[in-house]
Amino acid sequence: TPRVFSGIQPSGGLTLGNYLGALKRFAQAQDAGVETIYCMVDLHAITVWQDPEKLRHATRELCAGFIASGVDPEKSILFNQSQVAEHAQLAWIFNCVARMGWMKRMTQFKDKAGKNAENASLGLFGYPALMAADILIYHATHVPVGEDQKQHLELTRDIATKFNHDYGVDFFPITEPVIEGAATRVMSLRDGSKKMSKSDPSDMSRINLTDNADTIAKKIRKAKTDPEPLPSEVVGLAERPEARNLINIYAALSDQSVEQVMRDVGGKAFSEFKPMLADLAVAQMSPISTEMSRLMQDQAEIDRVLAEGAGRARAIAAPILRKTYEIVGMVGA
Ligand code: AQP
Repeated sequence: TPRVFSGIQPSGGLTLGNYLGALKRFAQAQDAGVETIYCMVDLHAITVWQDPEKLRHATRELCAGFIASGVDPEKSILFNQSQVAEHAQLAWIFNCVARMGWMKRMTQFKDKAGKNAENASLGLFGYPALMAADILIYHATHVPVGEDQKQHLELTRDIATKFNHDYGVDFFPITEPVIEGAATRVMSLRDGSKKMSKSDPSDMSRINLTDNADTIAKKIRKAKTDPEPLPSEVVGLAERPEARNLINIYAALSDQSVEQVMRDVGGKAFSEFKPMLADLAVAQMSPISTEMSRLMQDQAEIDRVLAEGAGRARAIAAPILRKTYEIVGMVGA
């Protein structure tokens, strides 16, 4: 039976990229009636420095973001990673399965470690082994993510395959990445060649889930574009990353294909298209931001949701970890 798992780091505020690439699709998977498990990956967040007070706040705000985006803690399991110790325990086993050479090829490590890789944390290097554990501790079959996580999911498959092969078992499933829709890679509003990211120094490069209507409209109005009007056909977007990005965002927000959107807006000037996009973005995003701030008023309730989710997650993870230990040859109950 299919089981969906995915996670988001509480490493700062959420962006439109996280919403369209992840949260919106998480809610859709849940509403399709599949078993869904969603995690605030706080252990991943600390692979780079996090101020403890900010981490606590970001974790609760992320939980509010999940719920405001339509993830229902009654229907989905919603929790934070550190509270289900089995993630870290399975990650250790996977640290012993994964190879140094595999990790060295990870482009996210290279990007995040930057020039001074010697000074990166060991956790940042081992990040994909923990991510494999997050997924496989539930025997998850499907993982909805943005395009940037594709390489890590391939590594998850490699780890499962090597574990099964080394121990002569058919225990861990070979997980399918689900990278679908028009917005699997939302780009910066200032630079069509860079991913929209919560850690970009320029706040104008992204739409935050906490932005109000005026801010959203202003950021779209000021979004970088080229001087030509929109092309009349999809092929005309090929060499125009900024135009392509805005069209992709429009398509994802309105649940249409890029082709459908181009039929409506092809040939329009940006001065006409941008207000349409701004209206759409405000209409979809501001109820989410209002709901997030409402939920953030009741911290005790958020903590209760997380604790309850962790209990349900543990009930699935614990027997899978026990079985893994048994396969590996650990003595104990
Ligand atoms: N720009 C994006 N377009 C589509 N999907 C995106 N995701 C992130 N950015 C985009 C998807 O959101 C999920 C959670 O991401 P994450 O919190 O684990 O971290 P990230 O991918 O590192 O996100 P950021 O915003 O870029 O954070 P920083 O700036 O801290 O590195 C994933 O499914 C991801 O694909």
